[in-house]
Amino acid sequence: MTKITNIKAREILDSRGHPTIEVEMYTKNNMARASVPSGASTGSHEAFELRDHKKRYNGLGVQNVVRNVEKKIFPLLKGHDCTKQRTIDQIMINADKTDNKAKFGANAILAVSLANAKLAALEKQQPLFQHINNLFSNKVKPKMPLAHFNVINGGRHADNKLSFQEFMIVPQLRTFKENLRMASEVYHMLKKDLHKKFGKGATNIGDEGGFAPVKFHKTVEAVRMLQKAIKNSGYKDKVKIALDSAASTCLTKGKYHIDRKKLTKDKLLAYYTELVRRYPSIVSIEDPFDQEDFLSFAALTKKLKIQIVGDDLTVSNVDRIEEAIREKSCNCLLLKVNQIGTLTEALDAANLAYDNNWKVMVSHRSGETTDDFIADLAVGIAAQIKAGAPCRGERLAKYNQLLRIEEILHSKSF
Ligand code: 2PG
Ligand code: MG
Repeated sequence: MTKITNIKAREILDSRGHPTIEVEMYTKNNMARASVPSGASTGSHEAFELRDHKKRYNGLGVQNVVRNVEKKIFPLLKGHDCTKQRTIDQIMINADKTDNKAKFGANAILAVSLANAKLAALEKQQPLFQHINNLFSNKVKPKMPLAHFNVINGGRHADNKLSFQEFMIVPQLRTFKENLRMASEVYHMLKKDLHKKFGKGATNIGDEGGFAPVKFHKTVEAVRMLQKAIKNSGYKDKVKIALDSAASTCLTKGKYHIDRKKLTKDKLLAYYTELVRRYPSIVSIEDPFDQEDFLSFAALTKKLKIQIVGDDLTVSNVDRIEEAIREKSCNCLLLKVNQIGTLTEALDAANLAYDNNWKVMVSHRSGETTDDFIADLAVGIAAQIKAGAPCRGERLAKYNQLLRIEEILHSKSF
């Protein structure tokens, strides 16, 4: 009964209105559907996102990806057992034959990989997070994630002057339900505060649902506004702050262009040190330096003693993670399934991170769909999560799924 009988694919649109792929996968009795997100600040070592490069959709169509799933991948997987995730993923990796999944497209392979995991969970009549937990070689128990809500957007995710990409709030209460409520309250307080301070244009929204005020010029202005909104909401010590600099996108000709200044990597390190000294509620910084600069990452990790997250640096790829482990570049892995292209490889990446005492943060992309897979993934591997603001359907799809999962985890029968 767990044999794959059919795979259908189609082109749908993501949250930015660009095409992406959706796949439906069948056994005799069940069907599972999955779709694939897409980044804007994409690391140069990520798996290959295949596009049509024709006139339609400004070149971003994925009709060839749809064809690859139906005509090339389905014949390979037909009749195979969907509960054998590693085998399914390996068949696709072997047939693709490239290092970065360029032949079929990582988007083709990932859509099938995720749909396959959902299908197997249905076949086994298990919640998806439990099925993922069973696939995970690290013996953690399913756990609700510490969530990072991105409430101010800059960088490539917004049409404003903020150099850094993400300004997140991290509520610290015990249940996800309470943390989501606090995040929502702070988000709406921030909206009021921004409107009061800057008037029109202050509460426009960026790609991940956070505010993208056009009048900010400096990073500290955004951090200060966050602190103020947290305080005004009555959550001074209960909500922390996290940043994603996405520093590769700030680097031009060897200098980081931040807050209208051109900084060397040493100056940038000094800048972070001072920022965290002045704003000790900052508990996590992602991609503080360029994606090739393992050593500056390491210097900052050593100096600051807070969470330093590798995203473009490590791209959910065990080879890059091994290098970061050797260099002591960071202490947390950002895990994006589409950076590597299969669930099995993403789980291997998380396992390697845990084995080396890193934390793991499961992440959405700036271009998302309403697929909520990553909510179950975060719980299944007991990771943290970031999925954008507590606003916009494609972001809420993940947070609302976490509410449902928390009910299951807290129910007596589980
Ligand atoms: C990031 C991600 C998600 P993008 O840099 O962490 O927030 O952005 O999907 O644009 O790469
Ligand atoms: Mg990032």
